Amino acid sequence: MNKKKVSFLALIAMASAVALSACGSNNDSSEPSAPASSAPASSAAASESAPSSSQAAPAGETKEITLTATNWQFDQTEIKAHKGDTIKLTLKSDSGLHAVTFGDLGVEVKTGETKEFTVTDAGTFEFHCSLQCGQGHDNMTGNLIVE
Ligand SMILES: [Cu+2]
Repeated sequence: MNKKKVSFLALIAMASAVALSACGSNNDSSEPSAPASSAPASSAAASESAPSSSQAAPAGETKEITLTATNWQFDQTEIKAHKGDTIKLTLKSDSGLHAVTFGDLGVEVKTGETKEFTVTDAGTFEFHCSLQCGQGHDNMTGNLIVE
């Protein structure tokens, strides 16, 4: 009788210990895993929506660029833009008389002028001086890089 009661109590103690530890381990595993599984889901959703909204944004972006020519170079030989950007380009000249043409885009800007054009295609578009300005004329080139 005594022995049975002891083993019965031991069973209860073991069962409750298992139940407690099971409950404890459930809590341990479910508490960190619940925020962990929901956090990446929400951050993934946030990072998924971020690029799509930034892809739509460049459509309205206007880049104001002042290109300054001298004999015989432009102060910028690399202009970067994103697809859909509008380039508002002003050409100044510190020496000599120059103009700049983006041949493939059909755009020419003379000294003192400002012209706006939208770049709709990605690619590298060469620009160069379009006025015969002297011996260094052929060196006056650069690239508009649209990404
Ligand atoms: Cu020139």
